[in-house]
Amino acid sequence: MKVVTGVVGNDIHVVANRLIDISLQARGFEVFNLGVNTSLEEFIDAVVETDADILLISSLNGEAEGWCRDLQFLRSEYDLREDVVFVIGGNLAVGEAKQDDIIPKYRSYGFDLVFHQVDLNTGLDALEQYVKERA
Ligand code: B12
Repeated sequence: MKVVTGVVGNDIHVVANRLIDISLQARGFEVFNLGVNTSLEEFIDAVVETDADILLISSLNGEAEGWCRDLQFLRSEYDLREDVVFVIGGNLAVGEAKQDDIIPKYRSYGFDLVFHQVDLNTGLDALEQYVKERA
């Protein structure tokens, strides 16, 4: 399966991005890594161009919300496949925030899977399970 990944917005934290790339490849995914400082439009463009199955966005500086709340709008604007899985993870708020507040908010923006301060392998296990159950 093809995955587009990268770090959204004005975020330059690159370490997790490298780990995500390596971990996805080790799990057999074909990875298109756009790196840090990537806008939502650039992500969606890459999903269309590569015909990706999954968009996995990472955010560490807590500012993802401002960059990602237009996902539903962009999904309707672009010629995207209906079955693309949208995933976001990392630190999804500035400072302290509860999972119970964060997860519904990002799901309302159009994300299928939301991982706030969740270990990478736990998140990728959940992603593989989700993809398997949908098949
Ligand atoms: C190194 C670092 C920096 C370096 C980055 C260097 C680089 N090029 O990468 C520098 C010094 C440049 C930096 C700058 C800033 N930083 Co900084 N930084 C860190 C630090 C110390 C470590 C980050 C790191 O690399 N960790 C190692 C990786 C492997 O772990 P990780 O990033 O946590 O990722 C794990 C999980 O989050 C998860 N994960 C990540 N993405 C995803 C996605 C999915 C789908 C899943 C399932 C899991 C997942 O997987 C990873 C492995 O388990 C953290 C504090 C900390 N101890 O975490 C702060 C931290 C991330 N930084 C922070 C901040 C605020 C900033 C600045 C805004 C500071 C400032 N005022 O200038 C700037 C941001 C600039 C910008 N435009 O983005 C905050 C974010 C706070 C928040 N979200 O509420 C943190 C948490 C520090 C803090 N406690 O306040 N930073």
